[in-house]
Amino acid sequence: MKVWHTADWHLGKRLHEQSLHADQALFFEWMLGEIERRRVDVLLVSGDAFDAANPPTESRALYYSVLTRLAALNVQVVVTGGNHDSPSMLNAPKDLLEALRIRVIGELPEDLSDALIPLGPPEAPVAVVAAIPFVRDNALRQITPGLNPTERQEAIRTGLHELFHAAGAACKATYPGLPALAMGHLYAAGTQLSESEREIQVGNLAGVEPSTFPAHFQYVALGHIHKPQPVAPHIRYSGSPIPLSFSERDQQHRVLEFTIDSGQISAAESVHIPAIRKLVQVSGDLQQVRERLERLPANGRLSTLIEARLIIEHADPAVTLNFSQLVEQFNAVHSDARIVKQFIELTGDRSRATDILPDADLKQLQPSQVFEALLDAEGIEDRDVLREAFQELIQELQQDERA
Ligand SMILES: [Mn+2]
Repeated sequence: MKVWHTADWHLGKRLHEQSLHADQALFFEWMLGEIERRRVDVLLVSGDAFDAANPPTESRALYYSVLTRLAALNVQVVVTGGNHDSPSMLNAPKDLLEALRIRVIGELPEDLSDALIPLGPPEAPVAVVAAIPFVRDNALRQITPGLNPTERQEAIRTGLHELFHAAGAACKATYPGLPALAMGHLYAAGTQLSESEREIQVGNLAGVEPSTFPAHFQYVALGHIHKPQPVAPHIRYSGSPIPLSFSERDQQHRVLEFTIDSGQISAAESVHIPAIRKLVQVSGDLQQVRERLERLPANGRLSTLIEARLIIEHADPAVTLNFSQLVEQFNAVHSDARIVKQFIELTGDRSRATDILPDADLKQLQPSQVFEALLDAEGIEDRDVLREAFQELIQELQQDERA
C-alpha cells in the first residue's frame, strides 16, 4: 500500500492581495496525475486544507473537485483540521464524504476511538492512522485557569504528550497487530519557521518533543510548519506544496511517500513538486533595484511575483517617491511579472529605537513613548495627526493579536 503525506494547502490564501488559486489548481493537476501514475492508495492531509474559516467559494469548489477526483481514482483520503480551518466547516460534509472513502476529522472527537481510521480494504485493513487534528488549548484537560504563560506551555506539552500516548494505546488495543501511524497539526520544538507562519502566529508556541509520539507509531505525518523537515527520521513535516510567502521562495516543495508492506512502514521519500510560479526578491539601492528588475529570470508557468526591497541609509521622501514610481511603472508595463510587496529598509542610525533611546530598556516603555522619542529625534512639530494614526495602528495590531 502506497501512502502520500501532504499538508498546509491553505486554499484561499492570498500573497499580498495576489490570489494563489491558479497555483493551487496547477498543484492539484500535478498531484492527481502523479497519484494515478504511481498508484497511490492513501492520501493524508495533515491540517490547514483551507487558509481561513470562511474560504472563498472558488476554493471550496476546488477542494471538492479534488476530493471527487481522488475518489474516482479509488484513493482513500484522510483530512484533519488545522488551526486555520473551521472544524465545523470542514466537518459539515463529513457523512457525505465518508461514502467516498474520505474521512474528515475537523476537531478532536470526544471519543478518541472516532479518530482511529483503518487504512486499506475495510474487510482487511493493513494499517491504522490516529488522525489527530490541531488541538485547541481548551480541549486539553491539563489547561486550567490561572496558569502563567510558562506553566501553560508546559501544560500544553503534557496534554499533547498524553493525547498521543492515549491514541497509541487505543490503536494497539483496537487494532492489535496492525502497524500504526499518526497525523498531527502542531509545532515541534526546534523546527524552522517561515514568514507565512510567523505572520499568522504559530498558535500555542509550546514546541513538542519527539517523545510526545509513542514508539507504536511507525510514522507521524505532521502539518503546520511550511518548511518541509524531519523532526526525527519517522516524524516529518511535508511542508506546504506551494510557496505561501517570499521566505519560502527557494524552498523545494514536496509531498512525502512511503509504503506499508507486511506490517512495516518504509522510510518516507520526497516526491518533488515542480515549481509553478517564481517568487523573486530584488533588493538594493534604487539603481540596483531598477537593474535587477530588468534582469529577472524567466517565468514559471504563472507570472512571477516580486518583493522589492529598497535599502537606504536614511529616510528620504524624494527617494521614496522615486521607488513608488518605479514600482508603479513596472507593474503598468509588465503583464508577466508583478511587484506585490514593496518596502524600505533603513540602515542608518535612526532606524533603531536603541539609538534614539540609548539608555532605555525597551521592555519598560510603552510604544507611544518610543514614538514620541522618534518624533523628538526627527524634530517633528506638528504631531497630532501622526499620534492619532499611530494609536490607530497600535489598536489594530492589538486586535489582530487577540484574534
Ligand atoms: Mn497551521
